[in-house]
Amino acid sequence: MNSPLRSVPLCHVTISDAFWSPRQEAIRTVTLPAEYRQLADTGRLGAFRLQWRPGDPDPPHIFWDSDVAKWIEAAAYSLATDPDPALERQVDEVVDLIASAQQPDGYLNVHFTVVEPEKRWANLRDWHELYCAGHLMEAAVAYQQATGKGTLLAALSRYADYIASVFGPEAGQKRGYPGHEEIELALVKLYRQTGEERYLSLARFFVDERGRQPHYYDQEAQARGDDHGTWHGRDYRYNQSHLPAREQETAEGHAVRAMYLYSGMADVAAETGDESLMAACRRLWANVTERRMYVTGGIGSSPEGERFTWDYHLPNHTAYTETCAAIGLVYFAQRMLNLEPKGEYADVLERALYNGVLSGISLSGDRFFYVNPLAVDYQAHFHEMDLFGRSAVVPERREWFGCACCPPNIARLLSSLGEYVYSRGDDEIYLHLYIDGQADLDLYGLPVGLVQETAYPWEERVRITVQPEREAEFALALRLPGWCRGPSLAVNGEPVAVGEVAREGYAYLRRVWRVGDVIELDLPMPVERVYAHPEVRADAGRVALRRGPLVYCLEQADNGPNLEDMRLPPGAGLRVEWEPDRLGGVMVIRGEGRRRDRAGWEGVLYHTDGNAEVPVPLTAVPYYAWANRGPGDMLVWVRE
Ligand code: FUB
Ligand code: ZN
Repeated sequence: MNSPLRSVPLCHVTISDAFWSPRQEAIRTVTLPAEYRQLADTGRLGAFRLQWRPGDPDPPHIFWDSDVAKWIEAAAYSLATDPDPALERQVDEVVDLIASAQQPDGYLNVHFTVVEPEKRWANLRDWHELYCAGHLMEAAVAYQQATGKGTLLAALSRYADYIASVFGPEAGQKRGYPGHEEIELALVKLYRQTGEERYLSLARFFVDERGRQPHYYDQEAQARGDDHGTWHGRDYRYNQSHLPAREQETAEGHAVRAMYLYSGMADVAAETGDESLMAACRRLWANVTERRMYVTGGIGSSPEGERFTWDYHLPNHTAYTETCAAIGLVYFAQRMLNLEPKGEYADVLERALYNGVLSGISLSGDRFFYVNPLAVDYQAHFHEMDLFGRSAVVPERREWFGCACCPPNIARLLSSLGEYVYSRGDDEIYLHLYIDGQADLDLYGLPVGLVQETAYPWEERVRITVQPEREAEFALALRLPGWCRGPSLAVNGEPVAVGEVAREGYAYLRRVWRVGDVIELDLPMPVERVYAHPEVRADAGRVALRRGPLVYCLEQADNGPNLEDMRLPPGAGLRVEWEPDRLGGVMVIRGEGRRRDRAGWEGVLYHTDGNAEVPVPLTAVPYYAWANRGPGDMLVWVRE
């Protein structure tokens, strides 16, 4: 395995992009304050005072800690790029509150300190202590990097040391591992931040122990006097412990857990050079992205267990596709990309980011989706509510959720977007995402500035100005998006034959770079019709529209209700129009669709001559922007 690439730290990347900057601004000015209020109002923050007593209402939930941790992490990323003394003071206070909840032995978890202290570490399968610890570790690293303040890092290092004393291969230690993965990748971050090898060893231990026989969760269940009952059909695929990590072939179980595990595996592989772990990551990657991923980059087809199901099972109306799962796929993709720079990883990263992740937050920044379906029959949801009182998966954005994992997760991803744009190798710089802004990199001691000017994802052109401190030879590797059929390139006005410099989805421009050299990359973005694999039953006879990285959908607001009745005939012309006042400014796709003629249907339910159609205008908008104009029907896969 070649030495892995490194992402460029957030503080070296400036984003000044017409598409992303308003979204990051909304995270800073709307999302973070709104989430803070929710954390305060729901008791999540106050819980760290440890004042809850038996008999009090609203016992702190087993993973409330993680919601607060993710908010700190998001706020820290925001502070790293946009200093804000008031926000920093607020974060400092939360950090002090968390640190004050740490127990003398280093333990740090609200629920198992005040609600069920006798149950500490008694049910790793379900109870999320290691998951919460992982999120707190990620927050601690981000806070230290953004502010230089070490309070939380010191607390979490002490907690990690305590965890390392409880778990491990030695006599008297528990050979357990988390039911909800997360701590693995967090320990690698802690290791990278502190240089302490023992955190990497613990991450590796958790990866290695998973799924071994005798099964730890059987043993701990027996110790609790619990025979698993009907827990997920006693199915260890749910938490990816059905097999040792290196033997897993397919992506199973709870999708967020799976993504966090695979990310942690990739991190451990990156640090240890473990080829067998890397091979497992490649296999799992292939299974997810070739058979179990929606066109939006959403993953996890089933609400039952929030999980993966089987190959090509990608139903649209009932798609679960949790926002956190798409975010997890971005994490996994970024790690794979740094392990082996291949365009396929960046393509999936971009697909998820611009579609299945971004759909999880409203344009205003204060409403969220937990579930991101690809088709909505709003009338059915409305009637189900009325008749059956079902309210679990109503396709409307919410300010918050009882299980609030998604809102702070999307905040931390979008506020750290700068980390996904570039990577640095020994003497190459990779450009993975095209986002207007600037980067200041350090290439084996050589400061190199890069300025990206682009109106991506709406416009096709990217202009990159190279500013090495002095002229020097190195390679710039520019991603050639998999969705783009005919990219073209020029350096200082001289065309470059893309075929001659392209390798695995990147164009490698190796030369002596001088200050002010300019690269122009053109990425033609015609509207394209996309078809799903024939085994995807839900999409048979249907087409999705894509332009550049964006997947489109039809919405009731533009096309009226009952979109299943709409058809986009093969060959129907499609054009794009920039609409600055629609949905914050979007390129819409317009064309002529067909609907069945309503004439002759009065008083008739079935008709032998019922197929007559009439032309109707069809308008598609980017999927990420749906459900910002009130409730209604939505459809990605349109009958062709
Ligand atoms: O269990 C913690 C988080 O809550 C998971 O990651 C989400 O899927 C939700 O179940
Ligand atoms: Zn979530």
